[in-house]
Amino acid sequence: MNATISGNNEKLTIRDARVVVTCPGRNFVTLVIETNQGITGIGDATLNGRELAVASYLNDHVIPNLIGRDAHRIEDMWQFLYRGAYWRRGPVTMTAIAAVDTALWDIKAKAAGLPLYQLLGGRSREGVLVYGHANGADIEATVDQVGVYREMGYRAIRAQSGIPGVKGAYGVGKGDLYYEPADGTLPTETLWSTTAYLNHAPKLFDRLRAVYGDEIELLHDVHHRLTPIEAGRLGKALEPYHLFWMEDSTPAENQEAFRLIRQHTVTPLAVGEIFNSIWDCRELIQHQLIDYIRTTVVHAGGITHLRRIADLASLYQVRTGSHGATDLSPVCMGAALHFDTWVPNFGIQEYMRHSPETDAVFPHDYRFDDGYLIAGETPGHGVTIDETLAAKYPYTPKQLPVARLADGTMWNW
Ligand code: CS2
Ligand code: MG
Repeated sequence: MNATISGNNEKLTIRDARVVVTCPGRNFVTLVIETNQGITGIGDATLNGRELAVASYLNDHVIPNLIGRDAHRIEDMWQFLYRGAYWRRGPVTMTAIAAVDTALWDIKAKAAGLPLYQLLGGRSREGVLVYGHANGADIEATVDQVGVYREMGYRAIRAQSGIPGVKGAYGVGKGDLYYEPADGTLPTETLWSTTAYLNHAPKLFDRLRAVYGDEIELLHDVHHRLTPIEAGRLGKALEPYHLFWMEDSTPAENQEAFRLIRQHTVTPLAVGEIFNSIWDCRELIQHQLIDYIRTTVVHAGGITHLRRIADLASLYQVRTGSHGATDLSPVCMGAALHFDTWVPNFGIQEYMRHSPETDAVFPHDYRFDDGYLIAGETPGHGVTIDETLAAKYPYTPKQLPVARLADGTMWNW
């Protein structure tokens, strides 16, 4: 698949493009772009639980526009796909644009014979600090899992545990090193109780600090479950345990809501994994209402747009903390690592490992070393796809769960 590295300025025209949908343990959508010089680039286009919507957007509406275009003109292509769509933003559109953008940066770096981070401005650090997910059915099981991650060399660990009175608590029980929430052809209905959670979460971190001390960085994902004042209360209750961050503590459509949380706690706030553009976080950043922005290469319009978000964030000392769950493919992780290796206001990168089947379909040159991920030196973003192997894993419809309250009210999963 990989062609010769040319390093010449001969016109680089897009000759072919195709969408590969595969399910090596979980569903992934990948865009493959081929050029007249035989240089190929790939981009992740996976939107968990809505995969085929992006595949169709690419196949039916984007690919016809790519053929014959100059692969070097990444910015013009971005503007063409964003403005030209007329219907701007949104998870499907911005994930499709991200796939094209990532593939074109992969191609440009290969054409230059350089690893992608070099095109972005070179290394700002030797390694990318990552965090992993420790979870357990109860507090003690989570404490044990944190120990497992420490043994593996992780310096930062997200902790999620089962909650008495909550059925299907987020982040628990779907594998130790991987976590795949999309488990049913139709959404699994989970039962949520904010009261049970608010009484439970501080106990988890009290126990973790008692066992592991103050050195280890601990993170927690509230996963959009609280109202702003409840998030203020939780943030305050967690202050003694000095978390690295409290994530997605309340739905962020109303960015102003974070002002109320800020008024009540100094626990650092992270948000943004479901954001698709700079407009979703402009107020949050400009008004210093968050500390970490979690937008990603795959869902926020690719490297081209993520750079804009990071540059805005840097003006306000907000650092990056990109989403990196198992449902973001190794292609996204590869591109994210090159971004993280360059971005001046880097904070941390989420790193949920992929299954061996997934890693086999997506060979990659990044490696884990003592709590850091190290981007490789291969020209491009360092990740490829084995299309023959991918074809062995047909798409399997899976949807994300939903959450309801005890009285049946639909809540935020
Ligand atoms: C989560 C994800 O990793 C995280 O921070 O919020 O596990 C998220 O639930 C999934 O990516 C949704 O597909
Ligand atoms: Mg999250």
